[in-house]
Amino acid sequence: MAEANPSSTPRKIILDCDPGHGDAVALLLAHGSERIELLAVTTVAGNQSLERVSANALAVGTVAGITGVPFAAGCARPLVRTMETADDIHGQSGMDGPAQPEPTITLDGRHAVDLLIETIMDHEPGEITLVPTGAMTNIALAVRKEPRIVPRVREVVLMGGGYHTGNWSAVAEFNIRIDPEAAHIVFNESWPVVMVGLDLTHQALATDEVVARIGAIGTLPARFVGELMEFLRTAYRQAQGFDAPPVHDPCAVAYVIDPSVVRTVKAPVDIELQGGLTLGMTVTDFRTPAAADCHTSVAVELDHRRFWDLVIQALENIGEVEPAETPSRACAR
Ligand code: PIR
Ligand code: CA
Repeated sequence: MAEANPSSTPRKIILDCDPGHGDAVALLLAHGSERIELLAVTTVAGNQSLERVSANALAVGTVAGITGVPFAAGCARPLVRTMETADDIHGQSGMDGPAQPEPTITLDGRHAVDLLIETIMDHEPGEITLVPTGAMTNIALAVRKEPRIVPRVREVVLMGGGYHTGNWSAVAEFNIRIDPEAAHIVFNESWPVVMVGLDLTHQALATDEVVARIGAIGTLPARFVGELMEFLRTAYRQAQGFDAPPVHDPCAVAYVIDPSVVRTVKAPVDIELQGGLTLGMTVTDFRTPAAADCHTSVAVELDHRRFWDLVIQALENIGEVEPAETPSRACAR
């Protein structure tokens, strides 16, 4: 399948994540897509502790065969609030399901906030896109430590929030709700922000057909994703009554690869920090057409088929096809 604009240069991104099943797929999509150049991977506490999500990031990087990309651990807790994790969906490890390989890559010695700042300042203005798929703690601190990063970033394409529903409260999504002050900082800087929220990601369902297509690829990374999806399906059925699980985080990466896969609408978004019932709500103003200087937009509609085509294409680009299991090997287990 041909990707959009194959001739143009790949988009340089930094993935700031908390793996996490969806984050793992986001990382594999970024690595496997010819349209993305992955400059760095940074981690933040969220789905699980910083220690666990960082170990998970290294495990996914190992499965993907990523080399030469720095992985750095960042903030171990939100700016203000007490730490919360999403064990009900992701299990004790934060990425339960597949067996994890011994990592062949190690963490960079730098703090994620410093790696973010150094990488952005070392590139030309407009070159780097930030893709946060966890709490926005690292990005917020980077902005406060080095505000000159803001005009240098091309755009922030984040998984978080939602304008019509929440998943951590009636109206707030997890990534925003666990560190609303950090999200407030990120949404109120002048850089372009694309909110890829639950309105969009609840359309990114790993249906039986999708899981079967992934299963047919036959590589280690694809098998890893298949096992992640299997765990996620059971967890989402039990915790939230979904038939097929939504895979949130790769939607943000897919938007960077090919924006035509995700329809967006320009609208002002701000983060509720006062509300008793609405803390962490991404309040979106759909009244009248947005002003010309509106710097935020929200994702509304996903092309499901083409989204999964991108993920499958990326998986096909990485990893060797595994030999079919012989009966004797199967019996030996
Ligand atoms: C997913 C997440 C947290 C809680 C639930 N219930 C489901 C994680 C995912 O990693 C994704 O980035 C975002 N937070 C979705 O809310
Ligand atoms: Ca995440």
